[in-house]
Amino acid sequence: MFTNAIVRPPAANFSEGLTGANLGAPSYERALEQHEAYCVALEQCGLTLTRLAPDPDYPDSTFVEDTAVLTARCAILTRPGAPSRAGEAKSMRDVLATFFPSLSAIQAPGTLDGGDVCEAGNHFFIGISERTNEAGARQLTEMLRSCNYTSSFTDIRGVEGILHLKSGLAYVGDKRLAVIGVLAGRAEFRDYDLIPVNSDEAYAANCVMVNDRVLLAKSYPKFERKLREVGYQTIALDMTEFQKMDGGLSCLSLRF
Ligand code: CIR
Repeated sequence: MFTNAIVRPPAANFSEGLTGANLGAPSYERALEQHEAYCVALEQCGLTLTRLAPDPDYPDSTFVEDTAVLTARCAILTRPGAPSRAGEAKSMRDVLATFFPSLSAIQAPGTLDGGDVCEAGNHFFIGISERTNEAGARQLTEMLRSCNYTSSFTDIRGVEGILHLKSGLAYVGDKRLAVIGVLAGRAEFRDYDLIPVNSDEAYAANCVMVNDRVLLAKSYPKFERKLREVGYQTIALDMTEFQKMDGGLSCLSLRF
């Protein structure tokens, strides 16, 4: 069960962040509205929110998930792979220190974005991507091993259309993974029940299980129907403005 989440609303210069999405510039007002609805949904799931102030020094800083890996047994500060985002982890350190008595940190030359780390019970899938390198992934493996978690790597370099592993993969409990078609055949997912996400709804794969509900992006009816058929309660949220900046639903919060 999660009890807490850390969130940071977008700053006014949110549209100056990194993106390769080619979906046009986001509206700041709509992004704020969508962020607020996301926060309300987390509260509906029973979480207490720590709402950080918007940080215009880092236009991508609303995507807080990339700055840390939080587990039930240990907390790890990442070292984001995009140079423009490197400073985001530093400012998260003080916030996390108020919740976690001991904090490990990924060190150079390792880089790691939280969006590449998919927790699945006692196992973690770690994406090797344009943001997360092998050194960072190996450091994380060791840190997780020391708190009795296993992990495996999934190389997503060259997989078109996804920035992070979790852009195409989500663990929804009960040994079930929501996964996009191009990743579905990977050996590391063999022992799981897969919920396939149609290619025309690929963005919806980045959903989040929060206690007894699954939060997913709005307007992906086939995927939402599949989740409901398997028995999940869902909350669909408008994510259009974050999608324009390559952001998924999971990356807007750190849950613990
Ligand atoms: C970036 O390129 O870093 C941001 N514009 C989007 C990060 C999204 N993070 C995530 O999916 N975990």
